[in-house]
Amino acid sequence: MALYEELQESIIAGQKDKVKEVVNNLLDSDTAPIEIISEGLIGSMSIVGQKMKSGEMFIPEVLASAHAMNEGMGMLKPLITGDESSSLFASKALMGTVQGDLHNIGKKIVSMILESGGFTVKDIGEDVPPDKFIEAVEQEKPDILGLSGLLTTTIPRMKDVVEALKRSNLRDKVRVMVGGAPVSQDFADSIGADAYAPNAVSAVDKARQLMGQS
Ligand code: B1M
Repeated sequence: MALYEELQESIIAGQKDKVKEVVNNLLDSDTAPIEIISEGLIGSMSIVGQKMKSGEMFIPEVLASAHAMNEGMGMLKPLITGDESSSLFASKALMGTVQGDLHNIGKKIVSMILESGGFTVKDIGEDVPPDKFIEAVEQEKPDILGLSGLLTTTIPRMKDVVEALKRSNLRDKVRVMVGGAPVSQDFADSIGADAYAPNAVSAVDKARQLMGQS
């Protein structure tokens, strides 16, 4: 079996050790680390995304794939040059759960899958008030601001963040993506967000669309 095929199978199966072994074999065969990342790792995670969409894979399996993929990423990232790294991880997403909300499992999954999709992700945690989001946007200058919320009582805080961005003249500097179980496309539209994603795989698709990548 070709090495890329083996890599793809081991990522889909969530086999960390096998991923390590195949990445080493690819490096031994003089494949460029940047190519292994984009063709092998990110390419395989796109297939995992498609399988999740079609109902062939579920969240625990997708997470195992993301962990396996990260194993390979950990080996390859130090081997790529600064220029390669800045073009591959050029788009940055800042993620946080809105004020009053401590739920972080979904946000962590979305962050991880975004990273697997080639985004640089900065997670600023949970129960984040609007002024903390503003401070972080000013500091980190992300392309995408991701707001997560799991409670019907806290998702109105997403609108507060959008309004705070407007007051700080930052609204046109960052794309806002929202998600979480009680969030819907209608809600996202009503608060003036740029995108809504119902799950982690769709979050990567939406983030790519926001960046004009697909
Ligand atoms: Co809470 N909780 N909880 N809870 N909790 C829910 C959300 C609830 C639906 C349970 C219920 O009553 N059936 C309910 C909310 C009801 C409502 O508002 N309509 C609820 C409640 C009421 C509460 C408390 C108020 C309970 C209490 O104390 N009386 C309290 C609130 C605390 C607070 O936040 N201030 C509370 C506390 C907790 C725990 C701390 C015990 C724990 C959280 C632990 C943690 O996160 N570290 C917890 C949990 C685990 C849940 C449930 C059981 C599971 C949530 C979860 O992690 N799902 C939940 C019931 C349920 O959902 N079945 C519940 C798995 C996760 C992978 O899915 O988070 O939806 P999810 O993320 C998905 C998508 O939504 C999307 O992608 C993710 C991956 O596919 N997504 C995004 C999420 N963020 C996104 C951002 C994006 C894009 C997509 O772009 C930026």
